[in-house]
Amino acid sequence: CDKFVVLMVRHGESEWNQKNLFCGWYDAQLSEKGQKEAIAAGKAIKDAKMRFDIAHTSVLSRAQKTLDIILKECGQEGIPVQKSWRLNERHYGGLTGLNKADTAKKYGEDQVKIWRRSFDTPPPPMEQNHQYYECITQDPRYCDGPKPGEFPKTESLKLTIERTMPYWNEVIVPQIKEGRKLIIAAHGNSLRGIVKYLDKISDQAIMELNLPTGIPFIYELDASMAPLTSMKFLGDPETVKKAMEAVAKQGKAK
Ligand code: DG2
Repeated sequence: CDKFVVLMVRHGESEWNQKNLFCGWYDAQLSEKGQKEAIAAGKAIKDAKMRFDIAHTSVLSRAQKTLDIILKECGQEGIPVQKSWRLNERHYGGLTGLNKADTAKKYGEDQVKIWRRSFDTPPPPMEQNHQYYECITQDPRYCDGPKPGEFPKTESLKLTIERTMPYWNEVIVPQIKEGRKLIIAAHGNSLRGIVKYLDKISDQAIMELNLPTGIPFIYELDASMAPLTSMKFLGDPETVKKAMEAVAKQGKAK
C-alpha cells in the first residue's frame, strides 16, 4: 500500500524563547543555540538519508532561517520553498512580549497553562496601543494575507487550527498525494494544530503536548492521509522527553 512521508520541525530556539517571552507573531530571530539546533537537525536528516522535493514554512524569520540551515546542512538548498502566514505561530495577543514565568507569578500557573495550552481559550487580545501592534500589523510580509478584517488580535489553538488546516488540506495534501516529499518548518502551536488533526487528539489531551525546538519528526501517512506512524522524532527518546518537559516548564513561576 502507498506510504507517504512528511517531515516536520519546530524552528530552533529563538532569542525570545531564550528570554522566555511570549512571541507569537513577533519576528524574533534564532538564538545561537537555535542555529546549532538547526544544524543538528540538518545532520540528522542527512544521516537518515531523507530527500525532499518541496519545503513549506511560515512568514516568520525563525522558521525560515531554521529551514535554510537544515537544507544547507543536508545538501538540499535548491528545493522550492513555499511560505505562508497560515503556518505562523499562534498569535499570542496581549501576552506578546511578556515573560512567561513573570506572567505565571502575576496571574498564576493555572491561568498561564490555560492561555498557553487550552484548546479554545485565547489569550487577551492585542490592543492598538500594545508595544508590538504596529510592527506586526504594518509588516509588509502580510500584504498577501490575512485580509485586514481577518488579521488576528489573538488566537487560541482552535483559531490557529482553523487558519492552518486550509493550507494543509489545499496546498500540502495535494502535493503529498502527487508523491512529493515535503519538509515543513513551523512553530510550536501551528504544528500542535496539525498533529492534533492528524492524530485526532482530544481537546483535553492536546493540552499536554509540548513540541521541542529543532528536533525533526516524521509522519507516515496512508493514501487517505491517516497516520501509519505518528511523531517519530529523529533524536534519542530521552533527549526528546527532556526537551518537551523543558517547554512545559516555561510556564512555571520561578
Ligand atoms: C512560542 C510558543 O512559539 O510558545 O510564541 O512564544 O514555536 O514560535 O517559539 P514558537 C511563542 P508556547 O505556546 O510554548 O508558550
